[in-house]
This record gives sequence, structure tokens and C-alpha cells, in this order.
Amino acid sequence: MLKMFSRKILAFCAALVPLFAQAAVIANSEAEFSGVQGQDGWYYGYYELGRPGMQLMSYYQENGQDSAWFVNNQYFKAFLTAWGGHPQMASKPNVGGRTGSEYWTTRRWVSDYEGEVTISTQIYNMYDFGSMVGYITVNNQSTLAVLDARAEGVSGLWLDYTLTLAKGDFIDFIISPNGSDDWDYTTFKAVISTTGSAVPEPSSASLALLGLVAVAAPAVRRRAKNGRRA
Ligand SMILES: [Ca+2]
Repeated sequence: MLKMFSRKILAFCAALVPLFAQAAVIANSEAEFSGVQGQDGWYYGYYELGRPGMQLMSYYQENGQDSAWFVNNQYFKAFLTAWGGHPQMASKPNVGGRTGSEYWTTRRWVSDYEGEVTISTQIYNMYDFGSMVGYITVNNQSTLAVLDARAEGVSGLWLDYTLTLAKGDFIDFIISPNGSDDWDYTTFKAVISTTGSAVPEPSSASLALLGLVAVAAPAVRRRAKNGRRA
């Protein structure tokens, strides 16, 4: 009985470790890309020059690895795919699917997490000729990073930024054409992880503990039963 009890405590403590110590990925722009606005906290849209706020893209085309969001079902120059996107300039209106407006394509993640996170991002131009600038902004108020896609493409590195989020905060990953939009297909990925320094609120921590007790106890019982059989 004493042995059984100690095993329960061990299992209980092991289950608690991830709550307080380990970093965990909470968002991945490529893996969680979908044709549903808001799924896993991701939204697909654009900033239109001279218009406040992000507009949501309204048309999604399923096409395997080339599946993409577009401004609407008539204009296909500005788009977002799983790994990147393409902005649009207004310099050549009504040519090549341009509507005449300038669109900075924007992938938005809305946080359901409260605490410190690391945003890891990778940006580079898909072709040698393109020139574009990526922005990472928080709540459409502060700019976390300004990234020259051509320069960063040379390094090919993942860049890390650490910040503290509240629930409902949103991060925008924006691709601007930086002059012409020719050859501006841009890889722009983001992986957001907890840093492990967040401390759960007492109420949510208590609820988590109750849940873990319920989960941990049956697991120990099953292991003990299997042990007797062996
Ligand atoms: Ca450009």
C-alpha cells in the first residue's frame, strides 16, 4: 500500500513538471495554416494603404501545397500560403489581377496565452529579384521587428524575439512590397513558444491539479495491473 502510494505521488509530480518548467510551442504558422479564419488563433488578411485596421481575406482556394487565401475571388495578386505570401502594389492597377489598391498581406495570431513567449521567425524572398520588407507588430500599435526579406534570406536564419503577452493580444506578420511587387513571393514563417517562465493563476492552477489527479490515478492503476500479469 505504501509502495502504491509513493508511485502515485511520483506520477503526480512528473505530470506537474510541464506546467511550471518546460517551454512549449503554442502556435506554428505553417503547420496550423488552414482555410478557416480564426482556426488555432490564425487570421488571414491585409492592410490596405489609407484604410485603418486589418481587413480579412474572403476567398480561400484549396490546391494542395499551393492552397492560398486571396483578397477575394476576383483578384489573385495578393495572397497568403502556408509558408508565406505576396503583397500588391497599386502602381499597375488592373494588370495581373491588381485592384488598384496597395495591399500589405498580413497573417495574424491572436494569443489565448498569458505570459512570456518567444517568437521565432524566418523570412526570405523566394526569387532572387524580389525586394520586400516584413514587419512584426503587436496589437497594431508597436513594431517588434522590421525585416529586409532579401538581406535576411542571405542568412536563412530563424530570428527570435521575446515578449510578454496578455490573452487577446495579437501579432501581425506583414509583407510589404517595398516599391515594385514584381517577384515579391516571400517566405515568412513563425513559431511561437512559451519560455517556461509563466506562472499559472491560482484558480487555473488548482483546476489543472484536479484534472491531473483524475488523469494520473487511472494511469498508475493500469501500470500496476500490467505488472501483476507479467
Ligand atoms: Ca518589391
